[in-house]
Order: sequence, then structure tokens, then C-alpha cells
Amino acid sequence: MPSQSETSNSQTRPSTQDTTQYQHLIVEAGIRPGVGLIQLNRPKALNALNTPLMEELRAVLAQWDDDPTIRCVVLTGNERAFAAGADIREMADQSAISMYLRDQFRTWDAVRRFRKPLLACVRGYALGGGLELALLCDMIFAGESAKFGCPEIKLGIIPGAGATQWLPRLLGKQRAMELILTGEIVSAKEMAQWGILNRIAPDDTVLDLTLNVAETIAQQAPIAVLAAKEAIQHAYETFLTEGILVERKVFFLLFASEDQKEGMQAFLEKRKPQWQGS
Ligand code: DAK
Repeated sequence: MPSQSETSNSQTRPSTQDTTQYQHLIVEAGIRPGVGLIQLNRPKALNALNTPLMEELRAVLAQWDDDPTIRCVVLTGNERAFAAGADIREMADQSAISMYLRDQFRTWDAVRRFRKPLLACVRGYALGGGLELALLCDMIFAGESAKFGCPEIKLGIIPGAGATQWLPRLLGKQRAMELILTGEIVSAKEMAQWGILNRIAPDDTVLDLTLNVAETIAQQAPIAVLAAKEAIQHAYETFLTEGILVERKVFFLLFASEDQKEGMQAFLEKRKPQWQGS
């Protein structure tokens, strides 16, 4: 149900882009009244989510959680990718113990704990951690070019930021199994049919659409908005924490396998992996 503001032609491009403060993000507070926009900005790596980017995201969200002028936030990428996953280059040589010690979950948990509504606007690839980041958002709007998937299995690992728990809840077990076990990429249209997207729109208008919805939310009673988000999150999360812990244990374990090394090395060398099953 489009709101009145969804049909407006409000200006959506940032009036000033804060590129000095953040290396991997373009951030615009007040792109619309009460709305903040965060654009993931590692275009050469299809916005692969490395630690510095995730740390910057955590910092912006922490700042905006405390900023009463920001009431709703939109997270987006570019035309080619929302994010093609966690950074394989950064993970390829990690061991189970180094992954455990780095505690990358700190930044992901910060996204999950953000108290204000967070809307994902996806164009191009949202794969692996990119899809998981979109799933941590409260709504997902997709351009027609959007492509979703969990290709981790092709790297010899499994999702590490919640997809094994979120997808069965959102799509049902069978579709979650299909996505995670085949690693295949599905279109925005298919994802919408599976009921996981709020809306699809042409790529050149989907950010406007998302910002319009964000603006509508930003106009509501601020405390009621926080309370509504908190209550809705509880509907999903009561039994989620244990599942997430199981996923993390198994995820770390895979970094003790030869197949993880082979899968990620093969990606970086642009060849097919040779699985050893060890
Ligand atoms: N990591 C690093 N670099 C990436 C990347 C990624 N995920 N995806 C793409 N790139 C880089 C490519 O290496 C390439 O760099 P150069 O070779 O030019 O230096 C550049 O982006 C452009 O990519 P392509 O040349 O491959 O572009 P194509 O159009 O041919 O293919 C593609 C697009 C998206 C199909 C392809 O790039 C691709 O398959 N990318 C990998 C997708 C993937 O496997 N994603 C899942 C990664 S594993 C965790 C939290 C989360 C996770 C894990 C732990 N914790 C908190 C601990 C999540 C894990 C994952 O997401």
C-alpha cells in the first residue's frame, strides 16, 4: 500500500556525501526528513564485506542509534551489488582459532541490535554475507536486477551470519535447504514469490521507493516505532539465539578443513575447486 510520500518525486541523491570520514561507506544523514542513508562502497570488490567496512557500519549505526534526528535508516549498495558476501580474500587463510579470536560477530551483532528501523535496498548481488546483512534489516526492497543466494557451500563452508536460522524461518525448510545446499542464485522475482521481499521496483526507482517508505516510518511516533520493532523482533528471535550458536560452532570448525582452504583459494585463482572431503 503505497503511502502518499511514495508517489512524491522527492530528491533522493545525497546533497553532500561524507566520503572523508568513512573509507568504505557513503553516509548521508537527513537524506529525507528523519532518514539516514548508508551506501556500501567497495565497488571494485562488489562491496565484499571486510572487517573495516563492517566496523564502519557498526560505528555509523551506533552514532545514529543515539541521534534523535535519525528515525529510520536505509542501507544500500550500488547497481552491481548490494554485497557479494563476506570478503573471501580476508577469510581464505584464516584458521578456526583465528576466526574465533577475531570475533567478527561483534559488528554483525551490532547491526542486529540496531534499535531503529533498518531498510535494505538491494540492486545486483546480495550473496552469502550480503544476503545475511539484508536479512538483518527489517525490510528488503529489491531492484529488478537483484540476485540472491548463499554460495558458501561452493567455498567449502556454510553461512556464518545467520542464514541457516533465518532462511528456514522466512522461507521454510525446503527452500532454505535448496538455497544453502545448492548455492544457486535466484532472481528478485523468485525471492518475491517466496515471500521474502517487501517490494520489487525497477533498478532506477527502487532507492526512491525505499526512501519514501523510510520517510513514512520516520514520521510516526518515534518511541512507538522502536517498541514495534522490538516486539516484532521477539517474535522471531526467541528460539534464534541457540540456533545461531550452533551455526557459529560449525562455521568455525569448517576453517579447520582442507576444503575451506581449497574452496576459497580456487575462487581467488578463478578455477573450480577440487574437494578432498577433509
Ligand atoms: N570476496 C572478495 N572479493 C570478491 C567477492 C567476495 N565475496 N565477490 C567478488 N569479489 C571480487 C572478485 O574477486 C573480483 O575481484 P578482482 O578479481 O577484479 O580483483 C571482483 O570482486 C569482481 O568480481 P568478479 O570478477 O568475480 O565478477 P563477476 O561479475 O564475474 O561475478 C559474482 C560476480 C558475484 C558471481 C562473483 O564475484 C562471485 O561468485 N563472488 C563470490 C560470491 C560468494 O561466494 N559469496 C559468499 C562469500 S562467503 C561471518 C559473517 C559472514 C560470513 C562469514 C563469516 N562472520 C561474522 C564470522 C559470510 C561468508 C560469505 O559471504
